[in-house]
Amino acid sequence: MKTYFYRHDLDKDGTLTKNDYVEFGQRYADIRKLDEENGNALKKQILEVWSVFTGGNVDVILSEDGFIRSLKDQIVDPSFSKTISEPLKIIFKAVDADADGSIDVDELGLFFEGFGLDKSLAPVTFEAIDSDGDGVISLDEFIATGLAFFTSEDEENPSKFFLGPLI
Ligand SMILES: [Ca+2]
Ligand SMILES: [Ca+2]
Repeated sequence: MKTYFYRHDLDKDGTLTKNDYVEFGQRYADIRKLDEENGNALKKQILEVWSVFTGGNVDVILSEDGFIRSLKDQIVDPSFSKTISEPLKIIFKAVDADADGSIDVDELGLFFEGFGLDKSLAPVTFEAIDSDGDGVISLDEFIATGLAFFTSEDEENPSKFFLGPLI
């Protein structure tokens, strides 16, 4: 969860706000070299993740403690798998740059670059998510690994690499 917070606090001011998602969307659109129309569509998708995650309360400012507390509360809720699969679905669509319904290692690499990570880190995460080893990440694999990332207590679970190396 620390990793999640740190990765998403793009402007590194120690809080998670809408601005982090605005900045990420901008950076990610630039890296993808999207034209204005597609770039705006992508930025909208990224902001949608924040909106869903905050339950529409987009102007909330989350400290690391507050973020972890609220996430922990959500995780014990029986409907968490449903709650988290919504933003994961949106992210999947955003990362699937060629919209062929699956994520390949290059698409994941671009997403990593959006977070300011080197794309050479992507293959480890890719293999962790591609659980059937067919060389592409399906939506089901993405959601299953994302869910396990938040909920698994197993230190050896490959899902720990969901957002790249742990911090
Ligand atoms: Ca794809
Ligand atoms: Ca696969």
